[in-house]
Amino acid sequence: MTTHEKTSVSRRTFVKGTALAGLGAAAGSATLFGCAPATEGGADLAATGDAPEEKVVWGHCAVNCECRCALRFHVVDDEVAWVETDNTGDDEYGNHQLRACQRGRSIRRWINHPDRLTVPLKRVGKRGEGKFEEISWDEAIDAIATAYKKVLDEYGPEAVLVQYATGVQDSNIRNFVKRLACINGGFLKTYGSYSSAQIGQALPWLYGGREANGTSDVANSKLVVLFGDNSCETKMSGGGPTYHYMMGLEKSGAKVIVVDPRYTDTAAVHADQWIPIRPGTDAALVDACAYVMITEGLVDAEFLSTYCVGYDDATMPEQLRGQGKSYVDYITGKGADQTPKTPEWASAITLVPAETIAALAREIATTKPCAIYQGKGPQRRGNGEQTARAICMLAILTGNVGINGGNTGSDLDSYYMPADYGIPMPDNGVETSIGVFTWIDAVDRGTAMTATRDGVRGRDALAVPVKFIFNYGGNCLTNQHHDINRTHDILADESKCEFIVVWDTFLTDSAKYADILLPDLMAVEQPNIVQSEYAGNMAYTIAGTAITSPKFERRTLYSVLADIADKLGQRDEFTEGLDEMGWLKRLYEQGREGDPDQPTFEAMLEQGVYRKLCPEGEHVAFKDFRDDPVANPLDTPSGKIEIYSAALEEATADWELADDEFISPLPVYCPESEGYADPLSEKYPLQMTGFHYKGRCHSSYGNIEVLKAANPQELWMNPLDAEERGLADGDTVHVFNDRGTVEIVVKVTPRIIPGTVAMGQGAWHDADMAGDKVDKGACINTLTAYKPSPYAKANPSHTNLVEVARA
Ligand SMILES: Nc1nc2c(c(=O)[nH]1)N[C@H]1C(S)=C(S)[C@@H](COP(=O)(O)OP(=O)(O)OC[C@H]3O[C@@H](n4cnc5c(=O)[nH]c(N)nc54)[C@H](O)[C@@H]3O)O[C@H]1N2
Ligand SMILES: Nc1nc2c(c(=O)[nH]1)N[C@H]1C(S)=C(S)[C@@H](COP(=O)(O)OP(=O)(O)OC[C@H]3O[C@@H](n4cnc5c(=O)[nH]c(N)nc54)[C@H](O)[C@@H]3O)O[C@H]1N2
Ligand code: SF4
Ligand SMILES: [Mo]
Repeated sequence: MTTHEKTSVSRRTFVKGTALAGLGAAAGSATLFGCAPATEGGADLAATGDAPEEKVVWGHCAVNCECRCALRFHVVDDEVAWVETDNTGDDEYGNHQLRACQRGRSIRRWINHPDRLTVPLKRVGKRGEGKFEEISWDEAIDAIATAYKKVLDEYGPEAVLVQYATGVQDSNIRNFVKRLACINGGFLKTYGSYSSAQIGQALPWLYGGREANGTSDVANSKLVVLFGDNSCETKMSGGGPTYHYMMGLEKSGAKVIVVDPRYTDTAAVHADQWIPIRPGTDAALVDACAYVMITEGLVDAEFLSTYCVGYDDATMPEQLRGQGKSYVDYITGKGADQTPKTPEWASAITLVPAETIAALAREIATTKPCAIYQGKGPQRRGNGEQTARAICMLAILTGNVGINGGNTGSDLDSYYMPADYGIPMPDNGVETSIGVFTWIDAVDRGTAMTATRDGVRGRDALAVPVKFIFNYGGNCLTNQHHDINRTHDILADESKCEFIVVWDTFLTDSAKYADILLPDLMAVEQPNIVQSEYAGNMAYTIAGTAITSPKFERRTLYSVLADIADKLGQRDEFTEGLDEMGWLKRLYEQGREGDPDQPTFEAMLEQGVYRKLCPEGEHVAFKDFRDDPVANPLDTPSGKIEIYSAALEEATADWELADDEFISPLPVYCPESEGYADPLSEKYPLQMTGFHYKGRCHSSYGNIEVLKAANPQELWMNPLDAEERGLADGDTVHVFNDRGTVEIVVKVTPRIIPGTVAMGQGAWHDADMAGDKVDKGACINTLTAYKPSPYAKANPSHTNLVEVARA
């Protein structure tokens, strides 16, 4: 049998659920996402005076879009009848509603989806084949506990991976996996993330940390420059950056410039000017802006001499002076390469006209305060560490760091709740850590992974390969990881990783690699709590309870882990005698200790949402340092902004890098492996970037038909590139390189720079892995490389070379 079609459970609840979904699908476009009650039967029943009792239960959309939205579930007869979003607060800034986007408003279609997993499954085919048979919970728990114990006994906890997974984001639910692992000695640590590893690892060398002004602070800016920040598509919540940018810009009237290879939704909504740029070359643009500012005397000299190290020879660390190694030396051509980084030099690399570069430099230098922000796109690349630091130079050269209306040049930030709802975590006994993206190497090459080549930390080399994987609420085994065809071969080899357990709500591509696949209850189907992210100066908490009783054989992660702990003789240690609600209450009360303004637990469940304004007004990054750099030094070796990082140079001096991998002590342009000038571009002449798409959150919501219909998966291509290939808008094409082929419809549009194509990441991989492997779902990771970036050892997701031809 394939998947979970056969089930012994009563179909009653299932039929009821799909009937409701069907009604919703038939609704007109005005209510396509909203699922208003009149389209669902609720209002009609009310009119007859025979309405069953309706209760409203709070919950939240738990996916990782870097926002959090409140949802109100209208429940009738233990079924979700319809869903609305936050109705508390008002339109007043600072008390505004946490309104959900099209995805969150579609959540009922996920909850009631006919493909949703209903019973525990055991793999019967090969890994990746997707063949499973139903088993009982007892059998499933026994199989997991036995395999886990075997790996712990044979290899120790370093062989256990708790896979990166963000499907149930920022709620404490998922951390119970780590709690169980820590009780059992720990698990292989990871550093970085798939989101922001390059910027997160690079900025501490510059600033001692990674911080940005809260987005709502653009209310104080005169100019806002966004490098690959597409918040209008990627942070759509009414509580998040889309709203804050909108409100702040309305107040300040600041001019907005967007630098992106694509004319994004953010450019369409906010920008006065779009600067299309060749991907991976922002640092060259910045170098040339610096050239203009330096040679025209436009830099903030006082800021640079007071707050920075390595700007010019006078501010270089003493032992490095007089060697032509400073930033100014490099930019003006007095450094080792003797090349002035003029706008003409940068134009050839970036494809941005030299006049545009010079004008941008002058505008940024003369319009204060200016907020420079980057999204995570420019850093999620082969040279992302260099790009991320370079973009910050525009803020540093112009003294815009640490002031209202300015920014550090980093990505978004905000005020966060002072309350800590974290679950108590026993110590992780494993010291070894790897870059989160390199987990597949830990499966494949294991002990051949080293510190100097592969970024292993805490040991010279990995002691044991990864043999056991817990994957809760994530699709990063394949769909969201890179080079799916290669990953398939590694995971399919059962002599490598011995056991994989997956919890999900669907048979996703990653789930096909599970040895045991478990049907989870969603966050809204159990007690839940979550805090805001990137919420400007208004942080908030959302709490809720189970919207309905559990359907079919679905169970909470917590109860399953408690049973596994029981098999290992650790139930009491794991649960401390608490059930899910008991934990929620305990963690909430723990949070209240940090924030006495919080309502009582009972009041919170009733009101759903709790807001808190930043007491200091706007969050301004490194404000203390700006106000008094001696009393409040940065967390860098010198306590200052390290434009030249001798510490980074020293830390990586013995690293083994390939000829096309660069780590520079200066925050300047370095070409990327598989970038536009790579020799491979002769065979595959198009650069291909990904982007996070509004139709999905990664792969989550990717199978909801109404969302797919409204947001088709398509390949953006400039008319010049289409003409060269004889392609027209709407044609079905193959996008391919040596790693694989995807089939997709082409969208011919001037909204993308020539020479570059782009597709939304997160589409569901759909290929015959025993046959031609052509991916008809058009998952970008069929084409991406497994090539960790030079310093952070992270995913270069947007750096790819491809060719496109009619299918
Ligand atoms: N709807 C939706 N929202 C999401 C997500 C989602 O999947 N869907 N995912 C969430 C998560 S976990 C994350 S990490 C964030 C990511 O959010 P973003 O940081 O916005 O990430 P991306 O969409 O990858 O990249 C942003 C932009 O960078 C551009 N870009 C790519 N390469 C370059 C370059 O070299 N230079 C410049 N200047 N621009 C470049 C892309 O065209 C894109 O428009 O979004 C979050 N929000
Ligand atoms: N090429 C390329 N790859 C990328 C990116 C890119 O830009 N380009 N972006 C990367 C980034 S920034 C990130 S953060 C990652 C994200 O990658 P993932 O963390 O894998 O995110 P999702 O694809 O949303 O997968 C979440 C999974 O959780 C499941 N899920 C949702 N709710 C529940 C629940 O209640 N219970 C359980 N058990 N499961 C649930 C969903 O069905 C889905 O399978 O992807 C990365 N991959
Ligand atoms: S996907 Fe993000 S913005 Fe949309 S409802 Fe969910 S949390 Fe809110
Ligand atoms: Mo992410």
